[in-house]
Amino acid sequence: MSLGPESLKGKKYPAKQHARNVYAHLKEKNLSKAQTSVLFISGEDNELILYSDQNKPFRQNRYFFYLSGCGIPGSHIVYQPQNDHLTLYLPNIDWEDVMWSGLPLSLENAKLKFDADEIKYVETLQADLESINTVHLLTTDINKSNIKFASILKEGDKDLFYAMDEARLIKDSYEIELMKHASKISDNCHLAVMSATPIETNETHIHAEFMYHAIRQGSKYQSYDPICCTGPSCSTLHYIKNDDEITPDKKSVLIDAGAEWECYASDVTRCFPINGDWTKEHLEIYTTVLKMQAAAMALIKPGASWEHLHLTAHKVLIEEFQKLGIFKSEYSLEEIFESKVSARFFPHGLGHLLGMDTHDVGGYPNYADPDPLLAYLRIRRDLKAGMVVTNEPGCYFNPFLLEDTLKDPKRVKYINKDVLDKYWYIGGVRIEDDILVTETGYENFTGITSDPEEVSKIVKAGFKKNFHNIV
Ligand SMILES: [Mn+2]
Repeated sequence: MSLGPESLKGKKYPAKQHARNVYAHLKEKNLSKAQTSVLFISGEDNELILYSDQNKPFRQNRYFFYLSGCGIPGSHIVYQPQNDHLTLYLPNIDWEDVMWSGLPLSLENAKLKFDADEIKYVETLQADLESINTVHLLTTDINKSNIKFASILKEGDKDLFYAMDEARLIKDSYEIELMKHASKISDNCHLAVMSATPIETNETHIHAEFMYHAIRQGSKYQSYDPICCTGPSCSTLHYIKNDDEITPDKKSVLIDAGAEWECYASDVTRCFPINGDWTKEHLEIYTTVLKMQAAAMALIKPGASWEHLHLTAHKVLIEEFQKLGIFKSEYSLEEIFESKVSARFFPHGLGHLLGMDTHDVGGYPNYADPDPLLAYLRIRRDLKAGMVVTNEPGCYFNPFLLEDTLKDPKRVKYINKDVLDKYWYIGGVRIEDDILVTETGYENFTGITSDPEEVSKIVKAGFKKNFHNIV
């Protein structure tokens, strides 16, 4: 039985429509260029590790995949908008390699699988490209796979990237099904991790548990390196060392991991107490982050400003910190907000676009923004229906990050240091769900619970159940 989503059985990845969408954006951006352009993208090819006969891990080029739906190394795609013709070029059959790798997909079977008008072998590509009568043969980049056509290609065209990114920004129903499937796999993996704490005596075990369940469900590649941390390490945003012992003094677990399905990502973070019992401080911070997420979630709809959502989450953090006594209540929320002191407790953005890339294209972040509240915000535009975003507020107690704040009289005056000292051991909390913006609001793809009581129950139920049955 194939492991893919039932809803897509017998359907093709809509590459042709994607090519048309890209062209529509190119026309809107630069009509004269669009009218005289043909699009050409090379996929990734297998590459050997230096001084070895083993391949580097293969990751398909996302722009190529968007126009082809093809994961075969060494392929190319050409779209001629003037006659709406999409041609996929597959690598020539290397008969020497068939002994090792088996026969590749035949052109006939490729025709059944891929949404292209024509499927050919690469052997005709050079002649075909030379015969195309066009002013611009636009491509993303000239690389090892297409260097021999360099004289006729125009690489790095800004309008082409704009058109591709705007097209990729809005997900169609086929892409949404792929992403829902990736999310479903991640739900099962996160549940398995939460359910397996008795065997998790090292962060590596958390990583292994997630990967085992992902691969078992057919997701051989993760959207990104899983982040599996415990205790104070939960304050390192992209912690991928995942090899510390889980000693009894560590109370908190944070796992940020997402399975990939057919080049489409999921990106989910869950936190839980290692033995199922929340400590007072851990639960307080967890509840704070949950409230930040809920406040932002309620605002998700077309036209909403992502910056507004992000800053709303900051205000919730400040309000909750005042209730907990971490921030002094003698100051107004507005004053603390304006001081930007919350930026070192919630240093990253509320979330990012999600698609084929984990941090997907089209968000136009401004990492040079002098405002510390906005510098790491990866979406600097209003929401549109069809975007998929992550809603992932966090709250961290990182000595390195807070060092300058604690030495700065202008900001430290808002902080009760004695109260703050009670929270360092948690490291941090992040809660992350994958959200489709719909015409009327949003749909949450992420199904694994984030309710603290339910999480506690799952962890406590632990290994008594046969967790292999859940996938
Ligand atoms: Mn994320």
